[in-house]
Amino acid sequence: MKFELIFTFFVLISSSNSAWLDRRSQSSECAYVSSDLFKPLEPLSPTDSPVTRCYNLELVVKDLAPDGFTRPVWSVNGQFPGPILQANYGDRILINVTNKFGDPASIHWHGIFQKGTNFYDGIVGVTQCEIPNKDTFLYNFTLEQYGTHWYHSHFLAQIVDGLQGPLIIYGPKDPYYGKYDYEYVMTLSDWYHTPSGILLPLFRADTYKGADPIPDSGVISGLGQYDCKAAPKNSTCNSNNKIATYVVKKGKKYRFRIINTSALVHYIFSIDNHPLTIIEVDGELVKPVTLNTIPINIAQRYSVILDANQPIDNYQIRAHISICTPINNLTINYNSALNYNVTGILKYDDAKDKLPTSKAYPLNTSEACRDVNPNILKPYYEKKVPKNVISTIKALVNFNILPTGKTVASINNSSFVPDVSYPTNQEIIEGVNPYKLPNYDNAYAYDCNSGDCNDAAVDIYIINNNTDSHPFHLHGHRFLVLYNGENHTGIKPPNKSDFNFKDPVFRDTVTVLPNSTTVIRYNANNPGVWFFHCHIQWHLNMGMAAQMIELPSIFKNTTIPNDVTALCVGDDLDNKSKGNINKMTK
Ligand SMILES: [Cu+2]
Repeated sequence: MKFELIFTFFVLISSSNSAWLDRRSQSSECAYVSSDLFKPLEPLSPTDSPVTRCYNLELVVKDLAPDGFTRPVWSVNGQFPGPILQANYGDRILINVTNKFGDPASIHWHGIFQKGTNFYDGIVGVTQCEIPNKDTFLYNFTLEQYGTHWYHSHFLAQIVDGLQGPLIIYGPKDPYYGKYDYEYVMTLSDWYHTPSGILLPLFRADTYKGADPIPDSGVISGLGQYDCKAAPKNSTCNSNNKIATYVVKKGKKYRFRIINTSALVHYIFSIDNHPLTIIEVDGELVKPVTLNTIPINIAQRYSVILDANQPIDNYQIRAHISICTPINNLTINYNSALNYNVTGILKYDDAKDKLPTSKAYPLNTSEACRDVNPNILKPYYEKKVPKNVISTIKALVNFNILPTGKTVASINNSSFVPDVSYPTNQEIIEGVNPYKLPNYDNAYAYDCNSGDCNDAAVDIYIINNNTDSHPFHLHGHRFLVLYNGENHTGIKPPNKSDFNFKDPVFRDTVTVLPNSTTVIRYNANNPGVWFFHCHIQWHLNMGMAAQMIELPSIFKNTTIPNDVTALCVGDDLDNKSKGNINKMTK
């Protein structure tokens, strides 16, 4: 038995080494990308047939000052946000990640279906083990979708330290090509001055009685301003940091791909004098809808078209912050100098260098902590609603106080705890019964045993039994929002007669309103283990997550590449134990 174990270990190590050599030979052909988000994005040219694109991402800690305050940033290729990755529909994308953080890491590709490649979804404890410091790992998947996506760390709370960036995929059929002249990518993020390695242990301590840690700033495409009077003495801080400035030419039209990459905050976004026409929601094309202000919750994306048809001048870009969870005076950074009105500039070419004096659209505070009304977002292409419901999951979302006094978040009164050294997808493939996983796995398994399995659907009732609103994200899918709780029926089950089966919006992140129920449906056609969680980073760290084990009787026959399983045996033990310190216990 012992020999067998040693032998297995040897085989894994040696196969991982050969995979590593393969990666080395590939990586030399990979592009080391850097991006300036304030330059129009050059769209990729279409190719006759799909191609393989390879990118090198180097994870390095670097001193940066996005809002004027200098701190070590867990950067991608030395920049925050990370570089824009681009590909075309159908392409294979290889991302060669070299981890020089001095910490373990992982990268999740938000919104990517990962059909057949669940093990590259990037979730530590769900689909992979962490990428140890000084290691290289190759993500390798095919893009069966297009639109505006992004990538970010899914390891502890590392996303707040900077590991995030846009992922833009061009589709052959996008009917909006030609309806605009240029495109820009814009990220809206919150920003903390204290690294997550300090915040998270404080936040998860048994004795902590505060709420979600409050950020110090909001930043647009990685730029913002902080009032340095509030900064600790001896810090390096510049109150006159430059702010995000996007230059447009009068008479031209621009597609802005806007991504909320925050850990905590919701934004209401607008650009003075310029109504914005939404054409894409979370990668899904929609019929055009023109709004003056757009509420954008965490992880959501909107593509909008802006017509630069105003007099040549400078106009304020406004991103108004809402914090959708309570704050008390025991909350980490509760007295933050956070400026809730984050600004940037839309500058017409030839406009004088002066601050905008433009007038804001009225701030509609009823949009705070909500989505764009789903009833006005209609899919561009008619979509079939899958009908063969193979599973209906009722997910009660709550906070619970443990006997120790510690607050956890839960789904059906069970707080999710990742097993960072044994990802669930590996368990399933190694024969563990997906229907009998421990409670803390929050696993919901479903197979298709009858009816048309191409039409198989799963309904999730997200029953929010608390006063926060939560942006819920499902991996591996876009879902239909059948019911969004706008009518405030409370947490009672809504009537099916109120569901929208006709033309529901597809998206991958939906806001669940306070004390309300949202119902989503998705096509269960993607065997794998798909994470389902609140995208408020702190709620995720509290355990507000579940795992959807989709079609396990098919998925269990998957072969996981050796370099993925090798992450679980070849790990750096010091770093490993560091990861476990922050692991939640029930
Ligand atoms: Cu939440």
